[in-house]
Amino acid sequence: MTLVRFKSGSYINNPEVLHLADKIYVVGHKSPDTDSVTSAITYANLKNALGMKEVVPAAAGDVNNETKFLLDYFKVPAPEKLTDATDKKVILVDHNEMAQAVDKLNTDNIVEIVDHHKIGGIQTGKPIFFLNEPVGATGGIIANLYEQNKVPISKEMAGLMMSAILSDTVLFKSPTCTPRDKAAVEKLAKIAGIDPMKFGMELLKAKSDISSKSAKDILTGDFKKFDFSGTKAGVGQIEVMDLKDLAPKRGAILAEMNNMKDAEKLDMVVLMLTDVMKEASDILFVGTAGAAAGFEKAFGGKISNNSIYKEKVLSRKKQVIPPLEGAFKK
Ligand SMILES: [Mn+2]
Repeated sequence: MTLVRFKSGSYINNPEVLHLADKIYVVGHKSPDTDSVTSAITYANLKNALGMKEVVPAAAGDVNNETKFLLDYFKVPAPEKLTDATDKKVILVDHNEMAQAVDKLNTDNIVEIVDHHKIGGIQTGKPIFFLNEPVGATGGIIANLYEQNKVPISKEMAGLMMSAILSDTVLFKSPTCTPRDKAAVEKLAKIAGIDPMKFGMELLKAKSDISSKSAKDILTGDFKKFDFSGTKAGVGQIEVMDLKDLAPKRGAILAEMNNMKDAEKLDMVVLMLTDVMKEASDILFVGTAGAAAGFEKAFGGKISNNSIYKEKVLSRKKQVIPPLEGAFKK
């Protein structure tokens, strides 16, 4: 089935919808990952190509090692850092929950959302363009928008969008991956002139290089906050090629998780230690007794040595957040 979402001349290339005088930041979630950063860059590039020169990419924090490797490879500059959205107009990419958005964001200043996550309760004062599709990465959605608007994709932009899909789907292994993601990577890889699986391994290596990372970096590198029916939670994820690499830092990581829980007044802090080769996650937990009961219910096991180990669990979005939400539902 083909859905025609936009006729040419409709929403996304219609400058009258936006206020041309204002700078508009395209920005992903806090603790930005590759999909968040590259979606900001590639969507801003698309808007610029459509004549909206006031649209600029931004990142809601420091870019991670994987993204750095990628931007260096394609010689694309890192976007400016945006950590305070006071009075700023923004287009949100790769998230739609205020808890994950750049600080001091006024929902009235959100002009668009392009995402692939669950709908997380954002409310706006007026109608906005909101495109959310259940695919593996925002990058693939943006690649489609290039096609629909007949904007040619450069080698660099193709490389970034392809990498976003490979990164978010863990080289197609995550259950979030759809046939559309694979088809998009195939197309984009041709434009970028790259062997996607080979390049994807390079991305994974860059992502899982934790040698220079502190326990705090490991916890906060990819960390999102959630509210499960009143239970305040933070859920992070670190992907490595071999869980053994994380073993020496486990004690320090748990200490950081406890610090975070107290400092941020959370009921629980969870960190997925994901082994991308074995396709399994050791899910660390610290939190209140009530939260522990919900966590055990969610994963059908007993917490032992501060964690529950789950085979075949790779995706926070699809395999960790939904069971937690279910377990805490009142
Ligand atoms: Mn994403």
